[in-house]
Amino acid sequence: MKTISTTLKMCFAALFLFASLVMQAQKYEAEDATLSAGLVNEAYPDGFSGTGAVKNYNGEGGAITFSVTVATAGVYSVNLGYAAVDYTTSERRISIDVNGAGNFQTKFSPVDANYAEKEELLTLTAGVNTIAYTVKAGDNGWLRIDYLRVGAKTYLSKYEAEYATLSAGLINDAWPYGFSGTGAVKNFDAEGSAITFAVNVETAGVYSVYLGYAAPDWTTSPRQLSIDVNGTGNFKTNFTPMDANYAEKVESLTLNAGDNTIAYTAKAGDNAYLRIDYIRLVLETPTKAPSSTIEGVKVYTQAGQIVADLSAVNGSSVVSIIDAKGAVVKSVNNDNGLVSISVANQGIYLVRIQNGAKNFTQKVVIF
Ligand SMILES: [Ca+2]
Ligand SMILES: [Ca+2]
Repeated sequence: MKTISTTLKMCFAALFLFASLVMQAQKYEAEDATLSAGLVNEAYPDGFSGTGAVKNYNGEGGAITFSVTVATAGVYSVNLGYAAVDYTTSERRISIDVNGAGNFQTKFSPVDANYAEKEELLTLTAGVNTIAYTVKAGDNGWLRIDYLRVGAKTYLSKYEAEYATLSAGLINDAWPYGFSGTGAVKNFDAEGSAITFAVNVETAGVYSVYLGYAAPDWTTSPRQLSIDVNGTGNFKTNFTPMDANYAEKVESLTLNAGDNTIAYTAKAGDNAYLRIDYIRLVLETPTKAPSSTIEGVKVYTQAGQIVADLSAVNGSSVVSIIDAKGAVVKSVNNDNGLVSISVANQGIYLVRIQNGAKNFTQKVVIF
């Protein structure tokens, strides 16, 4: 008995340790990351996490590459812990690549010698990802990098067109003024031009999808383009002529929980001479969970017993009897046959049958 108790304690201790490791795994020390030549860890300035912060991060090509692991794909809040003790008087700049692509510059406002965090929203894939902070041409680095903290998965409600997948010839342009993000996508006129947004939503349902656009290149006739959601749909949306200012066009689009694509394409018959700025999503009607009644099941009472006839049901089912207080009083496994269950007392019972992802419930009265 003592041996079993000791073993159980060891199991719990191991489980606790595992849980702790999983939670701690969301913080990655820069000193444990892959460092380019010349970068070294130093226990300075005070207040660092782990054993220090990485210095000499100034010459072009200096790179700190973190390997981070997330369970599910999506957009994550990623915070870089840093200090600017060596250089506190002007803006610092570093470029970020996720899994070898991206190459966007992030800016650090001058800070004093204390540590601070800079947050980015980065799209990660399920499993191992690399996040590289590199001093590239036009950057100046010169920061001490302490750690990378991967926070919660977030669901964006706005996606900039300039970060979407663009067909050949489409480019981002910081014009006309008033754009969101870093600009709006232009040259969206030739047949086949397409902007495809990869969007990730937590809840399946009908969304109002607002397309931010401007028509400074052509304001005198109706514009039209085609929309496909997850590769299907192919419906047309029209834009009335407008002036050079930005406006929004809203559509009701049905999205799945998780990953979706929303593609705006200039197809035959369209005339999409527009500048596309962004889309933003507002959930209007969540999709209700589909009814999952098990076909062919019969439940009745006979001679004071509860009977479930599962002879027309495929696969293994679990029949549970639940009393008026919500307690499961009996639970029986069955591979498609007749189940008779007796209960100790008269009263009202709920019969719940689970068969894979489907379930069935029925109320019965035992007299
Ligand atoms: Ca550190
Ligand atoms: Ca934009």
